[in-house]
Amino acid sequence: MRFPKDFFFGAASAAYQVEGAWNEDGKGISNWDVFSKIPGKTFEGTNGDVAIDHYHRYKEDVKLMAEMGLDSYRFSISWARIIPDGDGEINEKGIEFYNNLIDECLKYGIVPFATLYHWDMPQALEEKGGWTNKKTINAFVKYAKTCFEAFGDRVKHWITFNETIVFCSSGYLTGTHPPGISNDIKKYFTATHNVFTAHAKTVMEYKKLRQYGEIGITHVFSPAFSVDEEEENKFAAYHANQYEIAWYYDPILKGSYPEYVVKQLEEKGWLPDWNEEELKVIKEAADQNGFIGLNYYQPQRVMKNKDLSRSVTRTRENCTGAPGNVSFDGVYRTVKMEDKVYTKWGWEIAPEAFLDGLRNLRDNYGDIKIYITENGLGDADPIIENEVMDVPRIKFIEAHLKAIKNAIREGINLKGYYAWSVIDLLSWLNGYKKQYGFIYVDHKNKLQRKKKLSFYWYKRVIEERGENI
Ligand code: BGP
Repeated sequence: MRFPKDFFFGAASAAYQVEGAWNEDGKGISNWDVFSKIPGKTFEGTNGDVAIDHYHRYKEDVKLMAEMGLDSYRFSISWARIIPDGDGEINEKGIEFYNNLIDECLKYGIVPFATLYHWDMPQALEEKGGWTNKKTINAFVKYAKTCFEAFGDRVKHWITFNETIVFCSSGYLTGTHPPGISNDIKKYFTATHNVFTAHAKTVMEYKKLRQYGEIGITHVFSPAFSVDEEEENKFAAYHANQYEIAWYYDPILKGSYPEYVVKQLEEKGWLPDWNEEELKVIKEAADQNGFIGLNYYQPQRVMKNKDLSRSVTRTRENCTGAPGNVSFDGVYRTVKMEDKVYTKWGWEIAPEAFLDGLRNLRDNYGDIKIYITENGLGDADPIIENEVMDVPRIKFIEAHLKAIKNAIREGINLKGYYAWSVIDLLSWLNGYKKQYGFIYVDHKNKLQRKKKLSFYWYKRVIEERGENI
């Protein structure tokens, strides 16, 4: 079986992780520009000031993507480049950069897939409360509209937010992302609700413009599975899926919040301050939402947490479902299992769980349109006689593409696959050591680009439309 003709073989990046040029051409300062410079926050103090200089080298990079045969490139737009203070004047130079990038993609027939928010928020807004401030909602909608008006004639695929669970939990529960606040559960839920409201209002705004493209959101997809058949552990998995899947997916796809979580938040005083108008727009937008983007790296293996003395210990290595964490409410914990395989960074490699998770998603949400907007292997790639021999990455992606093929065979509506990442880039908290790309960047040699083994492999997969997967 070949993948369907309209299936996108793509790869992804995010503005802060590739662009650099942090203070050039009128760009405003972002929360990450500030946060990454606080001592101890990132691995070896790395930051995105230069990153891999994609801002200046996008032509060379897009050319390499074209050589690889990519159908589509997922990138993000830096809010602070478009509206430096988040809510005021538009920076024409910022518009120009993305116009050029988009045109460069189209020159080679690469379909641009744009994310509006991949975590870098104008610092001016962060200082006013960021996602806990309701004014940020309207500022975001204004920014999104600016992008639709500037790029919507050529960009027909839009993602509003990338991984709400990560920037909200890291920002307000673990303090590992900006604004660096720990254990503020009320703020955490408030932020998520404000993001969903911003998503919903943006979807409605996009539809009003009648640009005839599609708009959706990207979520972490880290389904929880019980470690065994014990009732208490099965319940722990149910609880985890309610808080980490249903809380995020229900408002987008069903237009309402899961009752199980709402009831508990009410009891504990953690319910966001929401109003009827917000709940109404969330409801309306669910019918207009075009797709769900899934970022799948690993599942969660969970059991009941019995050790109540353990505090929340999510660190930079294990933010998205990785083993060794206690949930913020202390109900369950994620564990490492003897019979599973893990990456160097301790993330489970589990393509079967991916397929199982996709089946569950279909059972819960019906025939929704899905893109895999991120999936990939973070590794320290071996260099042998000057060649980057990233065989483990090839094996990883191959196994996950196989799972996708099976899902498509079963009738799951999967329309594209974006490997994370197109090129080696800055990992938010893990610097440059943890590589994901098809293209290597030599930090000792003026950021020179070099094709990895996986580059040639992915090129062939695309040429064959995945027939041999
Ligand atoms: C996702 C983010 C990406 C990327 C990826 C890998 O959560 O959307 O931006 O960073 O994870 O993460 P890491 O670099 O921490 O391994």
